[in-house]
Amino acid sequence: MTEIFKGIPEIRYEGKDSKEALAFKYYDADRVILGKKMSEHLPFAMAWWHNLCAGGTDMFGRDTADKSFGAGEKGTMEHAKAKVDAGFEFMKKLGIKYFCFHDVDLVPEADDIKETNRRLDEISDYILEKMKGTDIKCLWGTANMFSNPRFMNGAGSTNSVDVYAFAAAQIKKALDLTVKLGGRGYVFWGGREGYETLLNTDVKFEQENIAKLMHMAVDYGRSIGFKGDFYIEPKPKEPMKHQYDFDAATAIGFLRQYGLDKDFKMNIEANHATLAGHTFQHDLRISAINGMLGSIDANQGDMLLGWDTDEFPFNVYDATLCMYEVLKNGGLTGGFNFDSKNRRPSYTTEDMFYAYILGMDTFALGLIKAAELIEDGRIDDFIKERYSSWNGELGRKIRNDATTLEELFHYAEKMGAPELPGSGRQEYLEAVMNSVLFK
Ligand code: XUL
Ligand code: CO
Repeated sequence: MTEIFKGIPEIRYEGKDSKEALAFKYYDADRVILGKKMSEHLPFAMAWWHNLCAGGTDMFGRDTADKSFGAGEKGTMEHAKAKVDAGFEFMKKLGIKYFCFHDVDLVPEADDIKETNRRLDEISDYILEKMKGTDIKCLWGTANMFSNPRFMNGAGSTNSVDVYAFAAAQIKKALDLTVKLGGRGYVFWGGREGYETLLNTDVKFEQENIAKLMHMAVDYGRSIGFKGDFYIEPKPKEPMKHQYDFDAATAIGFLRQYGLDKDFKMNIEANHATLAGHTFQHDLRISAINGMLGSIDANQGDMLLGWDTDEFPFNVYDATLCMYEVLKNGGLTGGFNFDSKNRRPSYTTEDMFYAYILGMDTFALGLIKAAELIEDGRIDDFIKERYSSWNGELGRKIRNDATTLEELFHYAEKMGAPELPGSGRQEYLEAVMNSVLFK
């Protein structure tokens, strides 16, 4: 096999004082943090679409990066195989153990679904061959039900029953592929499941149909031995004006309403949470307290831009707060998929590696610092103390559903005005965080 990323060595851990660009400063796979290896805390995944397919095309200009990987013409099976070769060399050089894919990331879509599926069979055989002798596996698979014009009005939420059936066929095949490649999860990102205007939309009908499609996916997945989690990846908007999986709270409510909550969890993407007007930490926490924090799409947005910029994460505060939530959750059933892309002017192959080194180091540092925050104990102690008024008899009665509104009424009458609740101490806690981050 000829080397594709010539001149790029295997990326090793050199420590924070290293000035070597092609080395990890914080990600030390075997270092043990809170009883587990970093590599187990951080099952990183490569996103097939950004890393192997996207060349930087935007609304105003064509590709800047050449992602042909030596395969002459793009959009051929030869190119599809070159992407597999490139992807495996890339993952091996970085020590990444997982990848995530959409069906049409793997092969060019044909006009006839039978031909597309034949290509998918061929490429998945090729990927399986590549996987042999490595410990690289699929983290999750999904079907792209948003790029092709047929999905302009959605897939599960479409007004066309034929498009709905086509979406179902794509999901079936993507589930087959996910199982074939040993995937841990299967994602629904409802990019076009939403609306542009309510003037033409039957929201109830559309949501019911999405739920029916998900139920069919669960039934089929379980029938072919898929034991992993299904995920909803919430996003509030873009491409649609409004997307039904607006944020974690909305998606969890939907899953409960339609009886899908036993099979589904959340795949939380940082930049989607911020588009919904939340912090990344918020959507992680909401998922976690509902027992549904499954997987993460690791990236970051730009405070000044109102769309999904999918930048490689370098914000250590956010990564620390993310890892704080993940540690408190006891880890993930999924992993950390870099749904992130290089900036358009970072178009060289070295840049692909610099980007992953940055992302992996940012999360490694976040993990180290989150563990230190937990070991430091000041935040946990403060929260415990903050709710301590609930430890008495009254609090216990309320928590155990052993009181009534009348009883609280009499209690309040006897008490008179309550004292002010204890200070929230936000500034103190933020200073604690800085003291741990920069010690
Ligand atoms: C789009 C997005 C998708 C999903 C998979 O914003 O995040 O790439 O992760 O369809
Ligand atoms: Co994503």
